[in-house]
Amino acid sequence: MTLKQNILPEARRKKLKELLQEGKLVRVMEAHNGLSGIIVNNVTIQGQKDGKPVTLEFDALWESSLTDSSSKGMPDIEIVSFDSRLQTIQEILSVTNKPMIVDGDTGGDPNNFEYLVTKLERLGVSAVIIEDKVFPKRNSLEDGTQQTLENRHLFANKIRRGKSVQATDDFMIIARLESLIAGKSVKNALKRAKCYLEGGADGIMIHSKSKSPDEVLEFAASYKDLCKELGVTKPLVCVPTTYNQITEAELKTHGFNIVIHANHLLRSAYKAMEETAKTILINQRSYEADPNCAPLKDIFGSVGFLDVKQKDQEEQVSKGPAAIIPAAGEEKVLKPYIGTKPKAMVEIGGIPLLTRQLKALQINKLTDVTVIAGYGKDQLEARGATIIENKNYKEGSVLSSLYMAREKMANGFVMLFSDILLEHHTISKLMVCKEDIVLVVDNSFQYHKDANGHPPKDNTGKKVDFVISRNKHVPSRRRISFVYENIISKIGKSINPETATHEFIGLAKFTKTGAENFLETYEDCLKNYKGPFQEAEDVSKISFTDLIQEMIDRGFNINFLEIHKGWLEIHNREDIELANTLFLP
Ligand code: SPV
Ligand code: MG
Repeated sequence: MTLKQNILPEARRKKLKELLQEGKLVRVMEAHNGLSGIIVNNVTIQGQKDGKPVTLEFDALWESSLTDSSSKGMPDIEIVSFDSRLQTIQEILSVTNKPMIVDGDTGGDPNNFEYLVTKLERLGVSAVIIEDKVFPKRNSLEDGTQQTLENRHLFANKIRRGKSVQATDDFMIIARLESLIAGKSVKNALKRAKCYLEGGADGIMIHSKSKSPDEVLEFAASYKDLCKELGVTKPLVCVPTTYNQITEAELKTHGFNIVIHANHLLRSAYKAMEETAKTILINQRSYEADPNCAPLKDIFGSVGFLDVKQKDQEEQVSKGPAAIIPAAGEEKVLKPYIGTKPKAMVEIGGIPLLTRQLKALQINKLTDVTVIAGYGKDQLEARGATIIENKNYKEGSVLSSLYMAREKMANGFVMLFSDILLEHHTISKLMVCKEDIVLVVDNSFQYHKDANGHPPKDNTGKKVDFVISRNKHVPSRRRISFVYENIISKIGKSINPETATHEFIGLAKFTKTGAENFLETYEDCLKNYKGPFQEAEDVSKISFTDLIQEMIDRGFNINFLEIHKGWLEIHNREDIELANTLFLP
């Protein structure tokens, strides 16, 4: 169902009368479930009328007893209960917006019929057609079937009862004449028509199973005179299933106002389904049946699935991708200072580091945040974020923690190490990058030189994630650095600091494709390799930067966004003190 067809019962119910008032022939097509209803409602072709191009379509839906019963595998003998018919009717109404005429069979006894009329009218059905046969009727089209006509006065009374309970003028009750089906004459049909019109019928349907239209045309000619005699103008309906060489235009010329194509979608679907089933049996595979099958995309489009997909995508874009913060690792250096708290809970200016990170992500519309907890899990507070526990945080690395949130990566994600204090603008700059994998790297690290011109050593043993840019790095005062041309050729802790161009700050973004490649590479490494891998002593312990290096080696482009300061890694007591001077409580 697509929501484009949504319509209220009041707006739909009156549409049939409006079409009849326009004076054109109302073209009606059978539907037996939601999907066939969608086809009837939506199918159009470009045709010609009076030499001019026109769009041709069906004007209304016929909810047929024959096709509703048959699609349930049942004979058309009023054996499918009206509650079940009402379910099909509702199913079709909920996915269409054109007027519906319901085949009411005999309508049951007058009490049954009154309830039927109120239910259909309330649903927004425009008309019900009931046939003047005795309950339970037999379908009209099979030769040799016994057809028992109802007493015409009893039937007229049933119509009168139905009309008496209608709540609006929009709803129509049309009387169906089965005289010709039961082998009676046109005269018999006319006598009955008169009786039913006098009983208040809003129109007449003349039915026939003859291959020739002659008898219905004869009836139509006399019907005009009958209406004149009664001083009424009431629409005339036909169902040209057997006499189907006559065109709609010819039927209109003979005085018909509504033409119903009563069973053709079900019959054509039946044939196609049987053919497809046989083709698969013959070939023992479905390849040969493909030409018989509609592409799934067509069906997805019709039932609104493509609309849902597009909305999901738009929502995803407006929500931003997921953000993942691996915060499971045990803190050793800061233990004397922060006790058993996880590092993410270190307070900077009185506010936990993680709270500051969540705020910076939220400012950037990254509200779907997952934090991977491990060490000190019970002391971790991440309001608004999902917490996933990594019970094996001692064995793996940041990467294995990150991998625990793999389901969040499906539409791309942002990864942020839990010990980074950063400006929210840095995330904003990253969010506009289009490349599949972008790592944020700092170029200020090269200015950190000791008295001898060497990069300073960290006396706590913390190793820096160094980066070497593929392009020669030219430090200069005025320069524009484009992310699309910034490509990492090497990343890792064992890179000679003298040759490194940047330092990875622990913030990265992956598109959907980037995330897929990232996960595929990781899973391949775990499955197919053993022992030392990149800088790790064992493949089971590879770090985030090891995997990035592996992807580079496999030919993936890893881009970088270059920043100059504006972040701080909280690694030791001096870092906290420095941060506290920047963010006063
Ligand atoms: C139906 O479509 O169910 C009808 C028309 O009543 S016919 O099958 O021709 O009787
Ligand atoms: Mg029927």
